[in-house]
Amino acid sequence: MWTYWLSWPVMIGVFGAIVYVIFRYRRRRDDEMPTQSHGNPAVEVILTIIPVLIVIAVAIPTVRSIFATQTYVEPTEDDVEVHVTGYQWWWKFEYPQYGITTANELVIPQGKRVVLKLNSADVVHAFWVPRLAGKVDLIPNQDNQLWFVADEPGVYPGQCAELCLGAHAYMRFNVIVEDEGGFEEWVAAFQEPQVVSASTDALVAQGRQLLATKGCIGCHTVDNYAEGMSFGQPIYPDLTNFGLRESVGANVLPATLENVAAWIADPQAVKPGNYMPTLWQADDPNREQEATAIAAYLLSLGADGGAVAQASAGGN
Ligand code: HEC
Ligand SMILES: [Cu+2]
Repeated sequence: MWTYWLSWPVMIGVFGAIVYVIFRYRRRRDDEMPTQSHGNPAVEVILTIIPVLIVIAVAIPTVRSIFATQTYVEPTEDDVEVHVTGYQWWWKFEYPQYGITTANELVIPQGKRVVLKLNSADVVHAFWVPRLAGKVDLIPNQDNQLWFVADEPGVYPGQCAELCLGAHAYMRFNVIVEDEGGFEEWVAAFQEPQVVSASTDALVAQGRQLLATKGCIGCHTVDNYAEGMSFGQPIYPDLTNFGLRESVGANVLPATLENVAAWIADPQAVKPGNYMPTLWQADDPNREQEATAIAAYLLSLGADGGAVAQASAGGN
């Protein structure tokens, strides 16, 4: 508002001077030549000093507001702390307080301060959830911060807001705001060690085996896969408790059995340009069936001990 009110005298002064000069010094007669002059130190000094004063008057409150609004907060026990890392073209969310690592879905409680530490593993990305907070860049080797409080439970779509090549437009995510109890349930479900080793469902059991033989666990971490069988690397989406997720491929599709199978069988068809390879030959007759089995297994990881995946697998 200070800048706004300051602009009024500037505008009145400038427009007033223009109108005055147009009328006062307009051409009156064809043969008249105005007095010729060159240089006027007094006018030049005044016209230099006035803008300098204006810039100072605007800059001082601006810089003070920037410092006041950009302060880093130290997350406390009452806050939910999340480390966000941007990758081409997905998001890693780590919860140091709960020992949880997940991808593309940020689950948070309603009414609590959420303090995000933002970083990038490759190029510059930007974290943007329009309905919750402003944009903040994720920059390699720099910790940026963003904190906010979500008042209403719901699903809030987010999008990378910095052109990061290839599949940038598909670098999406969801913020899922749960009420306090719902968040605690999610944390508990995530932390529960659910090693689905001997599933009674044939499709799930087949998928579990294929996860190793197809080489998925060479890239992806699946904590509840099996003791000592987690070879995944942190630079790929963590698929632990994938059955708790609502979307696949950085929120490109809802995580139904069909969609997850389609992603696994041919990720490039679902999200062109992403860095996951297809692990089947194009003409492999088993491709669809095997991808469906793996999808059924992944969706069985998490809440309800796999009831969801088994139910949908049964109808297939
Ligand atoms: C070379 C490493 C690599 C291998 C091998 C690999 N993936 Fe991926 N996977 C990726 C990358 C990279 C992404 C993220 C793609 C994106 O969204 O941009 C991904 C994404 C996914 C996702 C979506 C994750 C999410 O958060 O939505 C699923 C599910 C998945 N992979 C399953 C599999 C399965 C099953 C296999 C084995 C058939 C497999 N992957 C093999 C690298 C790999
Ligand atoms: Cu991005």
